[in-house]
Amino acid sequence: MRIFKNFVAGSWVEPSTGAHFDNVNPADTTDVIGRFPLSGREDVDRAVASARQGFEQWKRTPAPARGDVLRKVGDLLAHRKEEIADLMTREMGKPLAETRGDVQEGIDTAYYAASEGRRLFGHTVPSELRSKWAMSFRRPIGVAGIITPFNFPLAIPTWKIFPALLCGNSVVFKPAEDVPHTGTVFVEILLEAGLPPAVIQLVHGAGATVGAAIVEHPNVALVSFTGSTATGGIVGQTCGRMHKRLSLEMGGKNAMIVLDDGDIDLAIEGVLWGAFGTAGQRCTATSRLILQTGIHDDLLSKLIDRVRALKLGDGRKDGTDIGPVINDQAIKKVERYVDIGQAEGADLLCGGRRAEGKSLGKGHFYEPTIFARVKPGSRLEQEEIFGPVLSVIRVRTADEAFTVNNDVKYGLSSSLYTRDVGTAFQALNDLDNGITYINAPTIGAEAHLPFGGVKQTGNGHREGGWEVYEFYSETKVGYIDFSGSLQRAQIDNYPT
Ligand code: UN1
Repeated sequence: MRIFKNFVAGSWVEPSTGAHFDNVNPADTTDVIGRFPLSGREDVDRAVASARQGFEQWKRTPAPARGDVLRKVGDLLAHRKEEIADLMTREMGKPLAETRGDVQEGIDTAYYAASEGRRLFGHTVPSELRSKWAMSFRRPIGVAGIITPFNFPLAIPTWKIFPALLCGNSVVFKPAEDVPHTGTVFVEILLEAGLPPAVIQLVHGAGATVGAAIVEHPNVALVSFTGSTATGGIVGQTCGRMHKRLSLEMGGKNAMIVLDDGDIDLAIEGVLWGAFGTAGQRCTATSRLILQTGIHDDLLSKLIDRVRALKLGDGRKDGTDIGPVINDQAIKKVERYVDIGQAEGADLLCGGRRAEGKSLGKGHFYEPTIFARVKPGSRLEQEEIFGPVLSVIRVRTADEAFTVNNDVKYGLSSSLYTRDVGTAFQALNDLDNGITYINAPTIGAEAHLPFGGVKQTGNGHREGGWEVYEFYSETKVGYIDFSGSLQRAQIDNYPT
């Protein structure tokens, strides 16, 4: 059995606790990938102390040179794409076609970050006074604590770690307990690309110990967390109390709306991918399908036929459409919501049970599930499930569809199928989400655009694109007075 280590203070080390946990393949729980450190607070303390030193060195490295390292990281990821996709599927289950996409998102993010090293624009603006210049520019902040989920084991760490590094910060990284292998390989690649070792620290373990220790550490200046809204609330309380910069990316209850004038066949392709891609375990997953009365029955009957034909299985085997969910807790959560849906009187149209069969019995497989006649306001319709469960809601008008879309506490992504350009623009204005797709499903955000949601999905920050560089740097303003005399500010000289 391979025993993996943390990467702390420039070397691969055992955890101070001496404790480990097994990382298993969710498609076959007899397949143990390795044993990973169940670290403690002491490991985080050592990591942060080293990252402080790394920061002193890295912040002085010119941003274009920092970008060069990230370009090399992108090259290495591209070179090892197939191998990383395979190990990622083995540890978290989604099919190879999806894990290849996950690696590609990391590669795209690397090249974007590399080029940002030659931008990181500030502003130069006219001063109010003569012989004086005024400008703003960006400074690195310090040690960044990065806590990431299992569903995009490479892409999400790259969304956070690349801009953090490009801006000159050092990083303490804790990947989700379900995907420590991808996290390990990612750190190996950062080092191979030439990142100074003290700039990246990897501490494996549980959220409640390692995650909490990172968030609570006084020398961690900023935190970026993707995960549940409940945990995000706890992280937020600590960061608020300690005045830390915090980016949160949390739950979703994303809806696809199909109006009577929409392209039904296109919408069916979209919802199959949006609801059951990654077994429904994307923050952006389509978990509600809002159908206008005229197309409701037709779309639903065609959709059910297509869903029944989806092939569950090992994501490393050809022909698999849907892999397992991540672990037993995830299965239990789905089961709880299927019970809730039935108790609330929704119609279970397909799925609704664990998948049976020789090979499926070894893993955490759940049949793709559709409920119809789901009532707006019911728990099934309101709460995030993070599994292959789709709730269908019937509405009479576009306005009613928009209201149902908006009447949840989350606001990450939404989607509208219509052929009416006016309704499409109305949706962009009126749907309360960080992202709205027209004639495409709720998943599939592009790496170079800002990603994030409104309401309880986030706390106002965005990942990806140009905006994320503001989160990972602090704006500073410089005034240069070359008049040779004391010029008081304009407010002190203003003619009455
Ligand atoms: C997530 O599920 O947290 O837009 C990220 C998408 C992907 C990223 C999802 N590019 O579906």
